[in-house]
Amino acid sequence: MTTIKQVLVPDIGNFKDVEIIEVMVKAGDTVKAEDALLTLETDKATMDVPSPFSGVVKEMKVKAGDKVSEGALVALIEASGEAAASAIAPVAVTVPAPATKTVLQPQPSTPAPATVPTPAPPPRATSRELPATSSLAHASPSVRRFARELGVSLPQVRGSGEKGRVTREDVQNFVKAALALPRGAGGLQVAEMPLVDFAKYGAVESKPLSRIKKLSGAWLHRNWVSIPHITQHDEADITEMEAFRKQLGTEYAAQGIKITPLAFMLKAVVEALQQFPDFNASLDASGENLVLKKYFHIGVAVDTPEGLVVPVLRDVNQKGIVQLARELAEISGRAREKKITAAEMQGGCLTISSLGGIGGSFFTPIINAPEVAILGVSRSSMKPVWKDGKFEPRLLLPLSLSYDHRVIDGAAGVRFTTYLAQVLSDVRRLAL
Ligand code: CAO
Repeated sequence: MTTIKQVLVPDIGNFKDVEIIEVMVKAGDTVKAEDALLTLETDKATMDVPSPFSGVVKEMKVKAGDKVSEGALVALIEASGEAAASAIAPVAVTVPAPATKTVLQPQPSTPAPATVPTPAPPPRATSRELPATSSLAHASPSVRRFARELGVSLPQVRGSGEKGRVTREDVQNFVKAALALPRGAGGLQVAEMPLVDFAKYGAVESKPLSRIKKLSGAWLHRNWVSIPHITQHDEADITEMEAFRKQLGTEYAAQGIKITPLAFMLKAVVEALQQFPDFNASLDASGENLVLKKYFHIGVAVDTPEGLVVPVLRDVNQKGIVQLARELAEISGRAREKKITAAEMQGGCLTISSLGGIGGSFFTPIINAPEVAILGVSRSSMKPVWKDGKFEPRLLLPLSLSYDHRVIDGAAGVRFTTYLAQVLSDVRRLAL
């Protein structure tokens, strides 16, 4: 005899009118006891409602967005096996077939099948608390379990669900994308981050990450874990360059053009790329060949209120310092006004990340793949330099070049920064 059983919302504490955020099964699906049927979310927690028994789903009585309380009918299941060990037998009651509109597959020679209202087993232990403060991945227990089974670290998965919730499909897409990465770029498995309710320790508030931060965060993370980075630090003596820059600055100030050290850096970097072509390259999809670029487009990291964006200045080799200064001001201004197009952020050969206007000395910039190197520039400062038997005050510019060690050896890395420092210390070379 088949028995159509009702699945009711089990005891979910004192919560009432709890929103269903996900329905995992539909009529016709075969479920095993303990399989998640749906996910509920309160303002404190998400919890799955598991099936109390194995069988075939005859009808789902609820949909995502509905609100339910304990005892609400959520599904009719044609039970085929034993109830789940954890089904709440004591409160399960067998009742005669109710006069509902439910089609219950009557069998002529046997008594009419009954629908048995059965509260689902207790909702699965809250996968994580959801204090208003949390910025951790937001997903139902079943999705967490699914991710765990596949070895996916949920904080890395971008949630497409409501309020950024990570869905089962997001996890699947994440795995597909990881498999599609060039050989050697994926496969990293790391332990899941500890889940901490910070509110337990004091007052906190939640601030959502901007869209740009979410996007760039995923790329930065990918690049950091998939590219073996080395960072070479060096200092360039820009005493003469600075004198020249100030002179130019005075001349062009009337035209509203501000010439910062970055315009010189752009030119100097291209000079170094021409000298060391392997830095102006990307690995191809097989990871076995270098694609050498014959053009010189340089990305510049721009700090905007929404996060970091990297517009690309084209054909820097064909432009003079004044034109570059003008373009730099124009493109960084537009970046801050969110007026940069996706196309303007593509096609870079190497990126410069200049923190010189802010401060600091050396840092470790993360390579902007598929580029193979990124130059970090910090604030110049006067330092005593030993020269011709005495100390001389010189203006030194800290350089931090991160490069992809699969492509560039340490010796080449330091040759690049040494050459770059030479060019910057004698900007007449830029005219050569
Ligand atoms: N040493 C000393 N002073 C410097 C300097 C340096 N290396 N670089 C710039 N300055 C000075 C400039 O000359 C300017 O001085 P004045 O105000 O007296 O004229 C001042 O600092 C401010 O410069 P700026 O930052 O406005 O201009 P910029 O051309 O140097 O930089 C831009 C433009 C868009 C790159 C910068 O504004 C920016 O957003 N930087 C942050 C990039 C970032 O966040 N990188 C981190 C990425 S994580 O890897």
